[in-house]
Amino acid sequence: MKLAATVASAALLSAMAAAAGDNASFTELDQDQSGAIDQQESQAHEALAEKFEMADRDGNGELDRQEFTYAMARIQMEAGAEKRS
Ligand SMILES: [Ca+2]
Ligand SMILES: [Ca+2]
Repeated sequence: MKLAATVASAALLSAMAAAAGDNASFTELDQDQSGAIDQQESQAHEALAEKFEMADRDGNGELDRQEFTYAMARIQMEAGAEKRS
């Protein structure tokens, strides 16, 4: 039963990611492997590039993993909200 629940939630997560049209990962976008996504690297992901300044919460000009995760959650939430309206 536990295994079935794990598989179901993994499927749900990938369905959500697919619904948002977003399979980009932090490591894919961090082209120079610096451990952060700068504004130029963010251009590879249109929705992220649009939100770059909002996403860069500490204002250091790049997105660390935490900022990236937060930004992607925001993007997916907004994508879901648009579909419902
Ligand atoms: Ca980088
Ligand atoms: Ca930052």
